[in-house]
Amino acid sequence: MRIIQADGYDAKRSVEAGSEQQRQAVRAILEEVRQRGDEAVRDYTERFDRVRLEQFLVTEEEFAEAEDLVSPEVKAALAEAAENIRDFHQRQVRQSWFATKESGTLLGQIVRPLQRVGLYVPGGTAAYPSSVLMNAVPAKIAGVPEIVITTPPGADGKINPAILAAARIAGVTEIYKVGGAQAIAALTYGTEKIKRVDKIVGPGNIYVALAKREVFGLVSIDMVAGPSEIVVLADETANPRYVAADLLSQAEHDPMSAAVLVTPSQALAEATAREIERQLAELPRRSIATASLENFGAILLVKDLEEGFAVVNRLAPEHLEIMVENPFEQLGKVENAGAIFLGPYSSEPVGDYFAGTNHIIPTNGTARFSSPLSVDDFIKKSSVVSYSKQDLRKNGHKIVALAEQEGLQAHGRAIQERLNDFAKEEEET
Ligand code: HSO
Ligand code: ZN
Repeated sequence: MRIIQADGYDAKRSVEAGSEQQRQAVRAILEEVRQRGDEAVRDYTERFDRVRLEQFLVTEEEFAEAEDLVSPEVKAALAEAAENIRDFHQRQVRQSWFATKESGTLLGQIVRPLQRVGLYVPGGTAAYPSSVLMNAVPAKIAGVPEIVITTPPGADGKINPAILAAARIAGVTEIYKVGGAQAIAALTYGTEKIKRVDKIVGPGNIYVALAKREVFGLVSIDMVAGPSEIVVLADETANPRYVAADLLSQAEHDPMSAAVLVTPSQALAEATAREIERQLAELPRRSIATASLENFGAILLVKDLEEGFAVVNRLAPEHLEIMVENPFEQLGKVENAGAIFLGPYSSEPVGDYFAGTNHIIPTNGTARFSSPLSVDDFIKKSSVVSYSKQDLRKNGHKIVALAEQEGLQAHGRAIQERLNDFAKEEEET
């Protein structure tokens, strides 16, 4: 991996915008499904997934069959991971609140779960059971009563059994074998068999991403998270074997993933570069990891940790590992990072799978202004106003003045009607 000065690195990866042709194709699919419902979904599934399905909904028998295909070890690990994710996300729950004033006015905020949420799960090698947990568990904790999954079937009409096992563990039982833009269309508009949802979450290929962008507004969508990123900030005390292994753990995701080491130590930089070469040779996914390292991998030399944090904050990485002498002392210097991993044993896969934090995290520098997926993504709030007579008597004329300034007579009159009554009552007493 190249070792360069920090200011020579440009992290900007083009956000997948798709071609005009792809956008047209997606629009056509959305429109067809909107008009023809399940028949259109059936036709597209036959065309893109090479299987004609009479029924999209996964049956109880299929669940049971899948269950037998997943090892007890994996099922147990998924169940324990789900428990950890629950514990972590339970702390994010917001309470409704009401505040009363002496004047008798009451203001408040009611927090409610979304009613129905659709979770898109990609097919093929990008079908991650861990991501099913990361999406479904926070939705459950938020109290969403209806959570559905859509995922493309294989040509045999089946779904990856580990996906079904994870869904079961997360308590999701409504699963449709539908993928691509046609799934996004069905979730948005609803069909005879698939009821429309309030929000669509989860990653997908370019067609899914474009479809989500297209329907945004009719339905809520989550962030459009890009390929995984890791930045390791380490000093000479770090173990280069660990640093290299952690960088490779994310480089293997995608040729567009980014793995970067930031260090003031020339010795660590060189040792890590050597380790990467050695470990890379043994990886089954080395061609993906190699491409990723060539595209966006780098070891950035800085003059001290101070400059290191400036670089980190500029990159605003999805994942940041801090492997320095006293990582806790440095934590306050991080301004922009989606998830922060401290010390030699907080390897990123700990968070990807098990610790309980969410692994759906803003990428591409968007940690500057956004946050990992959380319970907040599955709730909505309503404001509550119960204004007292005393307050309206006292403040009514101010509201009238503001309404008149905006040229909105009817607004002013709505208040004035009450104020007139108050005046009359006072005359009578
Ligand atoms: N590191 C990925 C999540 C993931 N890793 C799923 C393994 N499976 C994005 O944060
Ligand atoms: Zn990962």
